Amino acid sequence: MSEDDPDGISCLWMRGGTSKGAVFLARDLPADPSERDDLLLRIMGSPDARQIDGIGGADPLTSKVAILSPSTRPDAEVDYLFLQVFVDQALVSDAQGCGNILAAVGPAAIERGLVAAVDGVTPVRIHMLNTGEVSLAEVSTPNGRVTYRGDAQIDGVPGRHAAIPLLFQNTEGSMCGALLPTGRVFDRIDGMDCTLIDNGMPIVILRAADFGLTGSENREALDADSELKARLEAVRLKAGPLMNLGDVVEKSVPKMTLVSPALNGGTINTRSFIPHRCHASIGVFAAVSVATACTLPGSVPAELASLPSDERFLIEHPSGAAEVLVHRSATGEIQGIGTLRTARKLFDGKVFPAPKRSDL
Ligand code: NQM
Repeated sequence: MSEDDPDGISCLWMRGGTSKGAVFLARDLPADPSERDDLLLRIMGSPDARQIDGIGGADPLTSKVAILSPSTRPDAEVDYLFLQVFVDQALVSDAQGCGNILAAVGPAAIERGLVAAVDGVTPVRIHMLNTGEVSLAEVSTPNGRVTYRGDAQIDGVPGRHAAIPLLFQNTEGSMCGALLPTGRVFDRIDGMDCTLIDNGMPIVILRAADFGLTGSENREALDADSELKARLEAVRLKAGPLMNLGDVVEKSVPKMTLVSPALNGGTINTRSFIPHRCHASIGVFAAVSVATACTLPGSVPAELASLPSDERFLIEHPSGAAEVLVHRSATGEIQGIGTLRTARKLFDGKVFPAPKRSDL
């Protein structure tokens, strides 16, 4: 087994939206996926519920990795591979993308010289390797340098920061091959009504009320409800193969989303499980998938949603609401999706992985 570089590995530690993760250049990591994943586990400090010997934050939302490289496609500047590093299991999964960490990719690509910034706003087209689509991020770059300072506010993040608008197209069926992988807007699993959908993120949508919940419970209360979590996991394991995802025991998809009527004037209220912990807010593509499902008559969320009169869907979550702009044709087909995130460079330096367990 080769030794780790004693001088450490170049790493940017970034907040993207409401998540945090380590950003690497592909050339600084092993090309072999199993060697790479072993290294990332040791960098993040997994498996360990506290990730005490690594830089992970002991939460799936802060145990994320983005790997960047020059794009292999002519219609993009940067390739972005997202990896979810499990906290308490020795698992690293590429079976999902991440729209929150995506917000950090544009600035990071400029910081690392993969994209040249212009004076003003630099558009960065990002090829999302997990799902194959290209998204567009607009990064604030006055005088040709990234700035993280600005006036934009997103729920779940204190303060105001530079806005990073994100635009998506053709995200339907990103991992499942079809927007509605079962061909239906409505399914029943273990006696529970659900909608199985993938518009950038495979999710299973269920009514909170069917689990005896109001939908306004906080993250901690839901995380402590082991019976609820066991029921959700039983549905998830059955939904995986129906969504063309195969056996999902060791995968972080599909996510499980409980919905209820909006509480604060939004479109719908959510509690999202990712999949074994309740999200502090909601994932970007998970919110896009919920918004999309709200537009489909007969789906579980459609009957609970208050659809906006314009394009602005407000997906309520435990720390506020996520705004998703859904651009539809006159016949109701979704033509493009937009959302607004912020990001911040938190630390730029070298990271030192824990020793290989076989070396201990
Ligand atoms: O759905 C968490 C996050 C995410 C994913 C998760 C995300 C998305 O909030 O696009 O952003 O679902 O594991 O970082």
